Amino acid sequence: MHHSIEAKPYPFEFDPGCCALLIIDMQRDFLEPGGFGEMLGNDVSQLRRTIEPNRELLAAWRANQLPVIHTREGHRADLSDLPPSKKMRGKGNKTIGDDGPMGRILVRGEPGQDIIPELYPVPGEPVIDKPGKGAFFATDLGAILSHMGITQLVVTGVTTEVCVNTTVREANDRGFNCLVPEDCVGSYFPEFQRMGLEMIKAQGGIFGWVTHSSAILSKLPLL
Ligand code: C5J
Repeated sequence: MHHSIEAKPYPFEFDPGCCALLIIDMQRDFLEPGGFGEMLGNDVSQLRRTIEPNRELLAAWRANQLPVIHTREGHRADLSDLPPSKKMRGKGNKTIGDDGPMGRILVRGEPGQDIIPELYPVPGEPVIDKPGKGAFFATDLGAILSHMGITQLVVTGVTTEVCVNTTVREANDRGFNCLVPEDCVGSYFPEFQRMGLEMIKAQGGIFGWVTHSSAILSKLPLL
C-alpha cells in the first residue's frame, strides 16, 4: 500500500513494502566530542542535532518491522583499500590509519569507527563498511537491496554534502527513489547543509525528495 508523504519538490509515494532506512556513517569519530571530526576543528554540535530525530525514526522503523541498513566509513587495518590520494588529502598532522583520539582513525574495528550508541545496530540489521563516500562503491549494498526487493530508500546520517549526497546520487543512478529527511542529516557547515538539500530536490527532484522526519513518522502506524 502506498502513502503519500509531504515532501519537496512534490509528495513522495512511500511504499513500506519496498523501502529501507539507510543510515549513513553515524560514527563516533564524526559525532562525538573528542573524536577525529572535532580534532580537525569541526563543530560536532552541527551533527549531534541529528541524533534524536534519527533515534525516533529508527525506533518507529523497527516497531513497524521495516528494513534498516547502517553504513560506516572505514578501511582495512592494513590500509590496502585506502587510496594513496585519500591518505594524503587534507595534509593534516593526523590522517586515516594514524592513532587518533578513539583508536586508529577510520580503521574498521576501532572504537571511533563504530556507530554511536544511540543508534547502534541490532542483530538482523546489515552494517556496510565502505571505503568511499558513496555507500555503493566497493560494497555489497546493491546486492543486499536487490535480494530484499528494495526500490526506495529513506537516507539519513552524515554528512549531508559528502557521504549522504554521494550515496543519494549513486542510488538515483541505480534506479532507487530516495527520500531525505532534513532534520536527520547534518553537515559541519550550515551553508553546505542548505545547499546539499537544495541540490537533491532541485530541477523537479533531480536526485530525490526532501522532507522532515515528522512527515514520515505520521505514515508509520506503529510508533
Ligand atoms: C562522511 C566525510 N561520512 N565527510 N564522511 O560524510 O568525510
